[in-house]
Amino acid sequence: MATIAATRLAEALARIKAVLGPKGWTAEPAEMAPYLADERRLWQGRAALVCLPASTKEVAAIVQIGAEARLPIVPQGGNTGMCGGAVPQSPDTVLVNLRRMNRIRALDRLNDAITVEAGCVLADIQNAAEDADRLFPLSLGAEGSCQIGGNLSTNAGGVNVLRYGMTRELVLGLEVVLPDGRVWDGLGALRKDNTGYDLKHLFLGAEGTLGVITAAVLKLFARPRTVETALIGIRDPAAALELLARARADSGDTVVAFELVPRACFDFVLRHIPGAVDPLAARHDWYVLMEWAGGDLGGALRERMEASLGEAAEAGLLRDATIAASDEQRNALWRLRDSITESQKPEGASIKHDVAVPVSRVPEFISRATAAVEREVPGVRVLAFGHVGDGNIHFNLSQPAGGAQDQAARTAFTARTHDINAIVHTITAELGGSISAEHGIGLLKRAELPHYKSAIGLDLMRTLKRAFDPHGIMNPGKVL
Ligand code: FAD
Ligand code: S2G
Ligand code: ZN
Repeated sequence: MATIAATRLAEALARIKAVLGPKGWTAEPAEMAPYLADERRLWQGRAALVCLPASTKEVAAIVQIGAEARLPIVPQGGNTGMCGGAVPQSPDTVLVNLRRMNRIRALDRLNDAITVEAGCVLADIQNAAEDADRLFPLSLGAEGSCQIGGNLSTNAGGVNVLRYGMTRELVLGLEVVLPDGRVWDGLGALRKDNTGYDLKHLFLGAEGTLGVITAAVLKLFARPRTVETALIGIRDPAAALELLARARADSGDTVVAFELVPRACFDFVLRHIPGAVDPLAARHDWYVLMEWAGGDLGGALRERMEASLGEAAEAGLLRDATIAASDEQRNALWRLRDSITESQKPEGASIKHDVAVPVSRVPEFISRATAAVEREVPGVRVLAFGHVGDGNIHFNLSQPAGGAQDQAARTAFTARTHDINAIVHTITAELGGSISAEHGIGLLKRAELPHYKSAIGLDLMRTLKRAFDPHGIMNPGKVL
């Protein structure tokens, strides 16, 4: 005799399928598989149905039916998240992937705003802005597959934060399907609207736990006429901070990206990424990838960069540098940086951290955390790279060399995750930092969060969660 729950589930799924039509869902295991495997392959997802709605109305119907049956609902975008936030965990889950909702609804050049659906791939939004001679500045290594809905929901960072801010600073309005199925149309395109609580900010960074984002109004910016990009060989992270201060002063504050990369990252990239070449003659312990962008200064920006780097060399702050002479060279430099995540995979198991500390404390964080993990796991390979201009370091560890194909070695290394996290996050907290700078909490850091978030902060978050999602159906088990 089918249980009541099984009957309720079957009825709800049948109603959802009827709303979506045959193109709007799959329950075929082979078709579902890619939606159930997370970017890092740390979890195995399970779901009753993968929904691919084509409109906000369809999303609202899915949530309404799901809510009545008390089914878990997990929103998903490009599935490039690093914390398992889009992993459906129970077999009765309704997974809602927004990829079919990928229309750009409007672009208003003179209001510098673009209205997009949540399933738009980030790169497509960047291109639509460029076609209108504008810039949408959110940029990260996964931009070719992550969706703006996921970027909004994780409050993604990326490489241009130090000039344009996190995703939440790029949003004017949101459309959200709430856990009871109602649609909140908050798609305002105003830069000023002081009429009570700024509700959109509750959903930005909520990782799908308060509702399904279905559309957004995003800010656009003037498209820079001049972009100069340099790869710089330096002594250590402290030199990077001195360079950043000089760059800001010498560039007329037009620094848009300032990434720190240790040599170990480039060794991985040069080993595993076809076509990757080292643009500098000698090896250096550390590198900075720096980008300035500004108005049409007729070549003056490049001259300023050359002069600034020359003075830094005389001050002993850098050992070598190359400034891209073409878009092709510039793209090659960025490919080196953006390939780090991919190149870490063939090197074996990894234990990753996405921390932020005050910018001035970055060198101390890196040296203390490196010494601590090397004591804990002799031979561990430390890749401390990332958005140093924001104080955000991806302190990613690869298992000791040689064990990538050895399952026992991989398992033994992964088994150290909890201890290593505690060591690295304790140092982070001692330096006044955060255990999640840009990737969010998801499943990965849920257990740790209470150690680092105040009891009152957690209580406020739980109060919000209960108010918006009293039955706990929206992305259960994530964040809280
Ligand atoms: P998903 O992984 O599908 O989902 C992420 C979270 O958002 C989940 O909790 C999910 O439930 C929720 N969600 C997704 N869509 C919606 C929606 N429509 N409504 C409500 N909730 C939703 N991240 C950075 O911040 N900065 C980086 O520099 C960066 N670099 C990366 C480089 C690489 C190579 C890779 C693989 C990842 C990188 N990431 C980075 C991580 C990841 O790309 C971001 O977190 C991104 O914002 C996730 O978008 P997504 O569409 O893939 O979301
Ligand atoms: C980046 C990617 C994720 C990682 O490249 O900036 O956010 O830690 C990271 O590999
Ligand atoms: Zn990052």
